[in-house]
Amino acid sequence: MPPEDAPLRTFDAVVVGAGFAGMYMLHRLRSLGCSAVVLEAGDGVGGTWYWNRYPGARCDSESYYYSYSFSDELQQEWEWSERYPRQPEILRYLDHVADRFDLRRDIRFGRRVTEAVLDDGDACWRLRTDTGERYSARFFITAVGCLSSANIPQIPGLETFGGRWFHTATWPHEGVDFTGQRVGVVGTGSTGIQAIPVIAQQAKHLTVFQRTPNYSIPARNGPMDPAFQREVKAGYAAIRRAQRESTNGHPFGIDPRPALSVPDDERERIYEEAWQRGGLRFRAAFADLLTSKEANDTASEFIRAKIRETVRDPGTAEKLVPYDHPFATKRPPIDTGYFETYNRDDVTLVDVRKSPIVEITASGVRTSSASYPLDCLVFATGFDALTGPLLAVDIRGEGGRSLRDAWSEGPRSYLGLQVSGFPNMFTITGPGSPSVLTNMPTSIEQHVEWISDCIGYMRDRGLVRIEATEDAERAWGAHVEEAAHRTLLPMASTSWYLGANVPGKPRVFLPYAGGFATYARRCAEIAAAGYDGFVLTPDR
Ligand code: N01
Repeated sequence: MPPEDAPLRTFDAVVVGAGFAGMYMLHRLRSLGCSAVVLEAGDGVGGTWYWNRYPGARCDSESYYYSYSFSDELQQEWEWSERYPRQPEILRYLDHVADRFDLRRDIRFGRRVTEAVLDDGDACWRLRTDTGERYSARFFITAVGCLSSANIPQIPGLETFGGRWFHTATWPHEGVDFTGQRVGVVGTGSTGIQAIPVIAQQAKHLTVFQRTPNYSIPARNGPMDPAFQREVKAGYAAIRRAQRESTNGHPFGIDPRPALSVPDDERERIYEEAWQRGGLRFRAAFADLLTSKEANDTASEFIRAKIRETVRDPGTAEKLVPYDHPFATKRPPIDTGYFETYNRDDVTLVDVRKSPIVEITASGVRTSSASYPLDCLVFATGFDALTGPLLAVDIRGEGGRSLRDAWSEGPRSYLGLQVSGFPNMFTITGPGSPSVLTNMPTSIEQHVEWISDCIGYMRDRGLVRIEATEDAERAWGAHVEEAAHRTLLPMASTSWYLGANVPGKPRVFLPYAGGFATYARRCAEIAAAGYDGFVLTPDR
């Protein structure tokens, strides 16, 4: 059927994406009595956790708080099996949520939204999918994820490669058997660092192509202790409160002391304790690790010493020692046996900053100094973060202006929730919100609740159109920039936080670094002031 002739399906709201964000958005819209549909490209719910099935994929946040807080029944009934949940377990959890709240009947799977165009006369949006369907809704809500647009490097010759190649974010559902294979992995970010030790155990030989060495903290994963799980369940109210009042959406506080305020041996003891406990909490060892270079140097040096201690071959150890950015200015990975993997005889580390990859040939990878024959190549090369998934849809707002055009010099947004010129479009965890600097479910719940409260407010007052003003957007953009520069984060000049990993992408610090609690408070104040910085209009 030609797309123009496809019937127009009309709802109060269309949500794009059925991951953590889209599922909860649907649940909230229903509770408002709105008609809503979720359009999802995959064949199941889960978003990130539907697509990222690479070996070793698991969450770096701990299971008991990387979860929804909106339903006490849900958090009481669900049992996590490990300290850090593996991808299949998170997917099982999200499948359970979909069933428990009967979400599937309003989710249309296997449809990718290709176009969303504002009909300003009606203050509503018209969407098209790659299956030729047409949808119309007053509210267009993106729940497309921050890290869902794979970044596959443009390396000459990839199409000539005789073996199989994969990007970690679009992993085959049936899995990949690396037994007896010579495997190459490009990339040593959080994903590569999770995948490398697992692939090494299976492959005949693993070659890791590393451009930038990374700090990584041991995860110290293990089975969930039943007594701890009981304690968590009894204390969820306080845990969730701590998450909401935190900087990063985690339930632990940051030690209020500056790193240099304690004697050297005491500081070493604190780092050692944090290293032994493992996980992202290492970052919270002192208050100023992300604001003082001198303080950060002490943590960075501690980790460098650990790498040198762990990796037996001194030449390999030196290649693995991070040097070009302070600790945690790129998202710090956590690992299970990552540095230890380089002690294996069947693992080779190649420094592609020193000897860049020149081409991919039929038989493998050629760098400027050697050739590496391979049967399989894995790109753990990350994402076109935050803006990529939104710009993949042809979004056109007032006067037919495209989002791509509006963001040609980098994203502009008010609170990371709305873009001026795109009324009635909400972006869950959009650029300019804390998103990727936090535990994602915490940020997602706050955004979903703010958006659904806003829609409820409009409905109760007969308002049909909401749009961020240009002034509010400009002021917020300046604040996002200033918040980033109050930290060391912009020092990681190759970071995806800055868009630096994608050739040609404007260099703009993408997430809001002012802290989750501060941000949530600001959002609440704006709503309480009648949506300050937005223009709300009644039906004409
Ligand atoms: O991607 P990345 P990721 N040639 O961009 C290298 C989240 N996450 O998928 O640093 C050679 O961090 C690139 O090198 P460089 C988490 O927020 C969460 O690992 O640009 N190398 C880098 O080493 C994380 O931060 C979990 O020099 C190339 C790597 O590829 C985010 O996802 C688990 C290259 C990419 O690292 C992204 O992590 C995993 C090229 N042409 C991930 N291009 C959780 O637990 C890129 N690289 C929830």
